[in-house]
Amino acid sequence: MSCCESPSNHEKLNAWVKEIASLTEPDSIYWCDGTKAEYDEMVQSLIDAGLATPLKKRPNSYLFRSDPSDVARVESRTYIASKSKDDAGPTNNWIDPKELKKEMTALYKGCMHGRTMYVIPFSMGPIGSPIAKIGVELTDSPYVVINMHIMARVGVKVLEVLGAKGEFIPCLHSIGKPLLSCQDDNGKWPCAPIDKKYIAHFPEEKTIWSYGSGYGGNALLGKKCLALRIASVAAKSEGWLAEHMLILKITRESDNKVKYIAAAFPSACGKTNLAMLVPTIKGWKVETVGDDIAWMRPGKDGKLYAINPEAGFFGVAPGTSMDSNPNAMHSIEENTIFTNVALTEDGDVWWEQIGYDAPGKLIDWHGKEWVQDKSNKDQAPAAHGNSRFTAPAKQCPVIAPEFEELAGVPIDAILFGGRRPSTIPLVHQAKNWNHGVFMGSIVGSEITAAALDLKVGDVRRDPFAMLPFCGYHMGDYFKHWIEVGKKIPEAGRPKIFFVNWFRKKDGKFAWPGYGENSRVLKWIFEQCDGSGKSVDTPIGLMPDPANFDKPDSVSEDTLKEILSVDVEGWKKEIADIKQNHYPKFGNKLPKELQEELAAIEKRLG
Ligand code: O2Y
Ligand code: MN
Repeated sequence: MSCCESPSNHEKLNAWVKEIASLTEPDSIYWCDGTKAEYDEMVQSLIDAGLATPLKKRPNSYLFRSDPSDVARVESRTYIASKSKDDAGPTNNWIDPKELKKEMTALYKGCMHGRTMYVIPFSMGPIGSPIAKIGVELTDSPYVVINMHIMARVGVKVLEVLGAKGEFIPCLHSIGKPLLSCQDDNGKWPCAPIDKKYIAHFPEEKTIWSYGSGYGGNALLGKKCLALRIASVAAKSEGWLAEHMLILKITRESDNKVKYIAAAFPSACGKTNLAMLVPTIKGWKVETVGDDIAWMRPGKDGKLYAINPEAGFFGVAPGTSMDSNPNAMHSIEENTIFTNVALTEDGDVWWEQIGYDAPGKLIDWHGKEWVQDKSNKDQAPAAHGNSRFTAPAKQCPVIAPEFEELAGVPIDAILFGGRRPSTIPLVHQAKNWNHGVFMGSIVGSEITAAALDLKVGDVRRDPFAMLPFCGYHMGDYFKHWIEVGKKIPEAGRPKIFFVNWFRKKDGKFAWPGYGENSRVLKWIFEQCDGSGKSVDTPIGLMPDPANFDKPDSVSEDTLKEILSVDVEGWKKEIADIKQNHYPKFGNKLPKELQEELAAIEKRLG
């Protein structure tokens, strides 16, 4: 592996690579070609450095343990550096771009000493898709390179599409740990201390600078940074939507009719599980197009077309089991990178709620011996709560062939959801597009464990599940959704739904969730198909419990309860939105959303 000469004739790209190399002073520069041989060589160097452990039980799979300070996205160190603070809005960390560049340039100076700077040309979306975007990540982390190989389309083909003049999004990344001569990482995950970590976005320049973290969304810059924060800004000016949404395909096998559904949920609501759902009802099939991000554009035929810009899954390991998500378990049987899970004696991985007890002595995510003690409820977990698998999407047994479709798939329904133990019914449908935008704007999850400044039972709002990922003012974002709706003719406009798998009754979940959610998808399919039956209520259209395909495990009374309008609960909900949620967006809150709020209030009486 050695490729110091640029294989590209793109002058701007070559000049940028040169400029960054003279700032960061790497020992060498390597242009990634995206081949398996390159991946294997890089993995071998990580094994030799004591940073990767090959897993005997899973072919071509490796375990990494990160530094305990580098285990998740760090929102407090994530910045939107737009010229004006108002453009970033009240829900983003804003910083003056000039000030930030000065500060970060000082950190980048010489930060790649003793390391190689890798140049990763990547495509978010199938290469050549009119909806795809090209990025180039410069990084000093071979761990980032191998993860990017899985999560994006990487290599020479991307440079071919880029040509000499194509547009690309520059993404600069350093782990922020230069090496002195004769030093190495000594088998320890390199990163910078928390107060030196920066995940910075410059929306006007469409540029990303990340420093100090080697983990996940902080370092794999195609994902949250490019495909959501920067893409959301591009989408606003270009008239499309960059969303934190899974995409699934559902087929009614009796007539082979298909619907495509995009769905947004805040973190920890089972997005990957829904994307790979195994229906419990006969005659229905679900396939996966994406599990985290959707880019959606109005098409010439009046429909809204979506692609999954990613090529892999960066999924949370704990809780993933053959019961909760068999398709995810099959997706990670080989060619998978595991980060911060536990290692078994026979060279396999283990995590909490994997579906079976720890098989003997483990090595936990800290690298220490760990023996399961079921009598100790306070035992520290063997796998970190945010431990991850990185796996190619094409390994998913139910990946839809349309995953590679350049034009994307026509979206029939858009779902919003959250963890709401009370008030919000199992499913309800928006009366129209703006009512659907209202639904997206009030998404949130109830707080279940006390957080520093939040009360248990309060709702933490996460509009459109985009609060950490929108690169501009959320008030402008709501307005953009309303404008996109106007561009799609009524007949092609996706129908919008709100789902809640997490209603509780007597302290227990009232709905079984997982595969049983196919019953809700079936109703949604039929609503889109025109064959569904619904009742009109003050909050929207709902299934009639008498006609709903109910699982045996749910009593008729419970079904009635979770498919009814809790008028008092909704009045409190409306009051909370009015007093605590909507005022956050000031005069940028679209009047259409105020009107939707007033209309529901009136309908509730
Ligand atoms: O902790 C991280 O760095 C990853 S965050 C993440 C990863 C995959 C999909 N979604 C998310 C998220 O936070 O929404
Ligand atoms: Mn996500």
